[in-house]
Amino acid sequence: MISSTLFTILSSLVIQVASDDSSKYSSEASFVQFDQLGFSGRYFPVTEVEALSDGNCTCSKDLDNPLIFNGTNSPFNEELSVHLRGPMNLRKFAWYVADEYEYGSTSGSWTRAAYYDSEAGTADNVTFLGNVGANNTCLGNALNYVSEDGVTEASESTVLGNITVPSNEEFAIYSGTKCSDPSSLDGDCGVYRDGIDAYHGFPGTVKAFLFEFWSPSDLSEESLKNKTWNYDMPGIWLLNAEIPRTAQYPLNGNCSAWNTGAGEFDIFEVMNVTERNHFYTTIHDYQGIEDLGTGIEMYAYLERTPESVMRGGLVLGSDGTATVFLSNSTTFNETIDSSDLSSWISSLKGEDGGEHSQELPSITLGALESTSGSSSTATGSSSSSSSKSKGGAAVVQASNWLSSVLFILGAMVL
Ligand SMILES: *[C@@H]1O[C@H](CO)[C@@H](O)[C@H](O)[C@H]1NC(C)=O
Ligand SMILES: *[C@@H]1O[C@H](CO)[C@@H](O)[C@H](O)[C@H]1NC(C)=O
Ligand SMILES: *[C@@H]1O[C@H](CO)[C@@H](O)[C@H](O)[C@H]1NC(C)=O
Ligand SMILES: *[C@@H]1O[C@H](CO)[C@@H](O)[C@H](O)[C@H]1NC(C)=O
Ligand SMILES: *[C@@H]1O[C@H](CO)[C@@H](O)[C@H](O)[C@H]1NC(C)=O
Ligand SMILES: *[C@@H]1O[C@H](CO)[C@@H](O)[C@H](O)[C@H]1NC(C)=O
Ligand SMILES: *[C@@H]1O[C@H](CO)[C@@H](O)[C@H](O)[C@H]1NC(C)=O
Ligand SMILES: *[C@@H]1O[C@H](CO)[C@@H](O)[C@H](O)[C@H]1NC(C)=O
Ligand SMILES: *[C@@H]1O[C@H](CO)[C@@H](O)[C@H](O)[C@H]1NC(C)=O
Ligand SMILES: CC(=O)N[C@H]1CO[C@H](CO)[C@@H](O)[C@@H]1O
Repeated sequence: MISSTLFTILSSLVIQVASDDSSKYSSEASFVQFDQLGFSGRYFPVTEVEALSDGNCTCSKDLDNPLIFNGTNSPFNEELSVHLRGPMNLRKFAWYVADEYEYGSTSGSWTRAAYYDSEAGTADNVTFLGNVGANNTCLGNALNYVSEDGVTEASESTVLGNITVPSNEEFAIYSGTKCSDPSSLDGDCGVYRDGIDAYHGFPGTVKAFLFEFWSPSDLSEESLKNKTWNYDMPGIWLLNAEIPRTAQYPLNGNCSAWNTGAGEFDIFEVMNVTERNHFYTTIHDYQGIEDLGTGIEMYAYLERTPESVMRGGLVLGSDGTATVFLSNSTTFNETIDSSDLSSWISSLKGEDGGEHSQELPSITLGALESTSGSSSTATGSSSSSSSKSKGGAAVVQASNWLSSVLFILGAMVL
């Protein structure tokens, strides 16, 4: 999603050793899964963000103080915000948590901790926001409440109506918990832009985001004229919740932690109009790649059915599995037995395309001390091998991921 913005990822050399095209050929799947999500890494939170009256802005990051993360599903174990792009009629949304869930598990259960139901007109622990507030050339529009229509500013938290947000428009979902501290590095929400409606995202290592939505084809004349820009390209994705609180689409890369790997998980994303009915899944973090803009792609898609309502979502397990599925069996009850969740997914194995999975490499981003012009080196572990090369960069071969792709993790330009 962010890759369609003005962010320029100045990355060092990436060598793609002639991988045979067939390994990248995308075919239909009934569900997709990343295994071994999470690694030892770090990103740089924004330490200052300020809109200036002339449209400029001042932003900084402290390159001496990375935020270090590690463990299962990291950095997606951090608080996440949820984003939806039109054409999108969101009918239900829920965030579930569980103590433990391994892929396929039949014991235990999930608890619903946030829920929006369009038909009932209710939103529990859900706040609808969008980039609709004060405009600044450098930072974009501030993150504020949206009204029933999902795209214009409201003065207070408002439940989304039964609306279809059009092509190229988007809105965000945060929890119902307001940030209690003012913007500050030590505050409960870190540093954020002045004047936004600042809320917490959805935390937890083991969590699931479920959606019931309708994404009708955009056949409007107006949009047809502009079909090059997000025309009929719906999407549902997650961001590290601190990203939109500073700036989701800034011109100055120092205004967002995104380009340092804070994390974006694209659940269902139409990438272009040619494949307008194919939902792709992509992870934008540094778990084994250098080119954050392209991200870690799943070479398989789920079918978008514009004429009918879809149900499904993303499940992050305690075993490091990230499973994306669409199934009409999906329900939104207050509790969901793990056995039910597992059966929704396993029954898709026999559907068109079946399961597509990809194991992510074990990665440890080292050299955490950084000065300006910093470099980070990677050291491989079990599923990767690495060797030092000149200039402090390391060459990593990810054996279980795309075996034929060599990555050079070199200087990371912040
Ligand atoms: C932004 O800052 C630059 C350099 O300080 C200045 O030249 C420019 O006029 C300012 N305003 C805008 C809108 O770019
Ligand atoms: C793992 O990350 C946590 C923060 O999430 C940090 O407190 C801890 O020191 C880290 N542990 C290691 C071994 O890096
Ligand atoms: C609402 O969401 C927050 C996460 O920001 C969570 O801590 C809290 O437990 C949730 N509230 C309920 C009632 O589940
Ligand atoms: C929303 O409105 C459409 C008609 O525009 C209707 O078909 C649909 O059932 C409504 N959805 C809900 C959840 O009420
Ligand atoms: C915000 O300002 C920029 C630059 O002036 C402009 O291109 C953009 O259309 C404005 N956005 C809104 C929603 O007003
Ligand atoms: C971004 O931050 C770095 C380090 O603080 C600084 O050197 C650089 O000039 C900043 N870039 C912009 C565009 O402000
Ligand atoms: C559309 O996106 C898919 C998925 O990224 C890609 O494989 C395909 O080449 C793209 N098609 C065009 C015409 O850009
Ligand atoms: C889901 O149900 C709808 C009817 O509500 C149907 O049109 C659609 O084909 C079903 N999708 C799948 C994947 O079975
Ligand atoms: C879940 O809720 C649906 C309707 O909302 C109900 O029909 C079904 O029995 C519930 N399932 C369980 C397992 O409680
Ligand atoms: C809805 C929309 O974005 N419309 C734009 C389509 O493109 C023309 C010119 O290219 C603009 O004038 C419209 O505002």
